[in-house]
Order: sequence, then C-alpha cells, then structure tokens
Amino acid sequence: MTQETIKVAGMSCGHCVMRVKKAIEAVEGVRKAEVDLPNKQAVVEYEEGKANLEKVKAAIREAGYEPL
Ligand SMILES: [Cu+2]
Repeated sequence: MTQETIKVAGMSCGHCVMRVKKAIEAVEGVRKAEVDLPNKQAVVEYEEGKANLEKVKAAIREAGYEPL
C-alpha cells in the first residue's frame, strides 16, 4: 500500500471535497481518500501496480480541480 499527499487547488466548500473524494476513490486500486479542505490536500492510499499518482491526478482534473 502506498500513501501519497496531493495538494489540490480550486476546492472551496464541502461539496468540492466530496466531489474530489469520490473522483479519487473511483480510480481502480485506490483504497481510501481523505480530502482536507483547510489544508487543500488529499491523502490517498492505493495499491501499487494498480493505481498511480498520474491516474489519481487525472481523476482530480476530470472532476474540475487542479492537482499541484
Ligand atoms: Cu465547493
């Protein structure tokens, strides 16, 4: 299991947090995503080999937010 912290720009409320969380958790291989609004970041746990940082970032972008 790999854990990564990704800074996410563009989130402004709890609705954004849920959108980002759902988008990340929809990526195959992701076990868990905790999205933190005050710190503007997502902590993601995923299985190496199934998911990777680029796939997670792409899902965040598709949801309309900007991974940094
Ligand atoms: Cu919002």
